[in-house]
Amino acid sequence: MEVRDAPGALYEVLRFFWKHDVNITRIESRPTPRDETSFNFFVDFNGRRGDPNVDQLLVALKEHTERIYVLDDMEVPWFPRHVSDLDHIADSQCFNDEEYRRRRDVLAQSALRHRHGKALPHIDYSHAEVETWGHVWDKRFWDKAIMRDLSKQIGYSRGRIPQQEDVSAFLQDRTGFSLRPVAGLLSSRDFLNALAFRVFFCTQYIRHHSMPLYTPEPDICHELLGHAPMFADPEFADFSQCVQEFGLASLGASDEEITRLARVYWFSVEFGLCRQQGELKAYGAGLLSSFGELEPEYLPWEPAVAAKTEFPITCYQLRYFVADSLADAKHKMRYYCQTLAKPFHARYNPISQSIWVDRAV
Ligand code: HBI
Ligand code: FE
Repeated sequence: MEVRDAPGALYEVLRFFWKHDVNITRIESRPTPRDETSFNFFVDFNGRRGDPNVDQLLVALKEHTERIYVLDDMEVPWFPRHVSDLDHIADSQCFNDEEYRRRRDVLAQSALRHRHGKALPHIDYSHAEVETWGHVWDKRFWDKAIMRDLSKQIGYSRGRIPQQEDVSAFLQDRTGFSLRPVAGLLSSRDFLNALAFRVFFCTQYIRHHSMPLYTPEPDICHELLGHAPMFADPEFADFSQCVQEFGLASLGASDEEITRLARVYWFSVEFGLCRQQGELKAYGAGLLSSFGELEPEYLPWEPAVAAKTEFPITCYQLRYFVADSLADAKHKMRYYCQTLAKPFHARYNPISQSIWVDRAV
């Protein structure tokens, strides 16, 4: 609050707190910037609006001060005010939900036990988990034809979370990509390296039900509704090829190159947009869970620019790159992979499922 500077000004203000029996927990006074005739008092107190003492106190203060701001009225999002408030962040809902954490642990353990060539873990999703999936299902944006195939052949529906094993077999048939369970986020290098083998690491747990349309980390909805349809879509078959080339480019790349590749991957496979018959279409899987209300910047798709562009992971994207078409997205990515300075060239042999290395000429 702002008060005229006069002897006893602070005393006057404090008297109202005493009179209305409201407890002050902190007080600070500072001269008002660029105004020598008044003072600002910052007061923290116990109590909430609606409590008659607090309401009467605020009325009295309003009358006896030049200006008063109540932080609660400004609809400022909660923020930690003391280092001990960080306890609330550590206790945030999904970490504090013991049942949810145990579930994640069980799925993480089964992903860790998985070995190449063995059947993928079958998960019995609970009713509550399927409900969360349903919320994301309503946001799906992939082509109707491909979603119909997925529904018919592997039972994708609003009321059922498909099994990774079934999705993997289906994709293998279509574009040669297979899925592999993983306990959580991998490093960019590890994640990209697997793409060289047409292996896509997929989480099996589901986001916390408190925020069905937002997740800062990949979950089963992101993988199966965001990524899998792309690897199943014949229109994207070529693009899948491109994703593998990305993986091949990452093999043995320097840390700096991995950072650049991860950004190009992020702005295409995760958050890419392209034009199709004049309309803006999403093809990035991350867009499923994070179309925000913010007005982002749209830039023309240029992998070399994307490679230098940092991105936020845990909030809405400030920038999107828009390709002229899917073919444009693909060609430029492919070209970008060829510009990396590596002393060798890696090729995948699908028969032996191994990498062949050629010396650069
Ligand atoms: N790890 N499990 C997993 N899933 C991803 O989608 C993923 C990852 N690590 C890094 C990553 N994605 C990308 O955003 C790039 O850094 C390659
Ligand atoms: Fe992803």
